[in-house]
Formats: sequence, structure tokens, C-alpha cells
Amino acid sequence: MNFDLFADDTPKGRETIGPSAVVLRGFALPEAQSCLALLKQLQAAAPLRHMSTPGGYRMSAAMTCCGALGWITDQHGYRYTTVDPLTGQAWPTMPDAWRILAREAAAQAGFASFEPDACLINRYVPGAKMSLHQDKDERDHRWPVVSVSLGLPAVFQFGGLKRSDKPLRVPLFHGDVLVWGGADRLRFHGILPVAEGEHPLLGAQRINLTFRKAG
Ligand code: MD6
Ligand code: FE
Repeated sequence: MNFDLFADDTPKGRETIGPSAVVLRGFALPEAQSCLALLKQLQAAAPLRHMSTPGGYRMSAAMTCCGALGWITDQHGYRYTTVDPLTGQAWPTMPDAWRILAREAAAQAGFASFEPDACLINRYVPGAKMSLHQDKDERDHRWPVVSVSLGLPAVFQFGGLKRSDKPLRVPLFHGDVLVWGGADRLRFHGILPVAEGEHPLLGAQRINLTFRKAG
């Protein structure tokens, strides 16, 4: 672990964290301001909400989606839907700028022609976390997942193919983009509780956008 990663001036460049997993440091920084404006619009159409796991636990991260498909969890399980159950409307359209950002990040990581049809938006306030899980509700696991971090930093746990495998800890900062697929696609992963803090653009929150080709 390189403790300089926790310094204020966030690292740049690319860090390989698995055979097919890479952190593109600061890749989304040029888009960060416009991302926030888009986020406001999307939230007005599809509000952030705390979903419950099939086992009945309320997730501490608030979630919404955009794109043709949105991911939900409730007492019936985890799945993708075309309609937001909260509004009864289709999920908002994925902004072109986001689709292009995700495609370019995937290409940088060696996944050409990535066309996401789903974007999950997670908001973490200090103390919120994401327990270890696999992303496996997508139809074709040959496509990668592209994850954009905005706002407060967080520690990403990157485990193995078994839940019991000891996870790596990867700090993620505002503007970082994580791409993974291939042999890493089904690795368990999660987010440790977000620490208190104030981000100059986002205040006391971390936003994560994850792009997938789900259908
Ligand atoms: C998060 N991310 O960063 C949660 N999943 O807030 C994820 O669960 C995730 O970042 C698959 C691929 C990348 C991710
Ligand atoms: Fe995930």
C-alpha cells in the first residue's frame, strides 16, 4: 500500500489492480462539473432512494439509475427493470456525455466498443458503505463494469472470486475511474464506510456511477 495515495493531491495515471482491472486516476476530472449538473436533473426525474436487500436490509447508500435498464433490489430479489418502481416511468435517458466517458474509459482499459445500457448512481454520506458483493445480474459478463467516483474519497475493497478471499484496499478519489472485466469481472468487492469530510464540489458525500451493459 502506498500511503501517498491518501495525500490531498490525488495520484494521476493508471494503476493496475488485477489482470483486467485498472484505476484511471483523474480520468473523469474534466467532466466532473458537468456530471454534477446532469446528476441534479436525473435526480429530479428519478429520486435517490434507499432500497432494501431481498433479506430485508436497508442499503446505506441511496441509489437511482439512468439508461434503458436500471438495477433494483427489493423483497423479490436483484434485477434490472425498464421502469423505475418509484415513479412508474422509464428510467431517465443516460446522458450522452456519460455514455461516451464510460466508452472511452473502457477503451483505455482494453475493452473496445463498450456501449452501456445501464448506469447505477450511488450516493454515500459519511458512514454509508457497500458490503462485499459480486456484480452478476448482467446478461453477458464479457463486458466490463466502469465505475466513476466523485466527491469524498472512499476505500474500495477488491476481493477474490470467493467471499472469504482477503480483499485489497484501493483508495478511490474524486474523478477516478475504475474499469474491470475479464478474469476480474466476478470478484467480490465493496466500499468501506465513508469517512467524515467536506468535498469542495460535493460537500459531505461521495457519488459513484457504475456503467454496465446489462441487457
Ligand atoms: C462504489 N461500486 O464504488 C460501488 N461494482 O460505490 C461497485 O459496486 C462496483 O465500483 C462493480 C464495478 C465497479 C464498482
Ligand atoms: Fe458492484
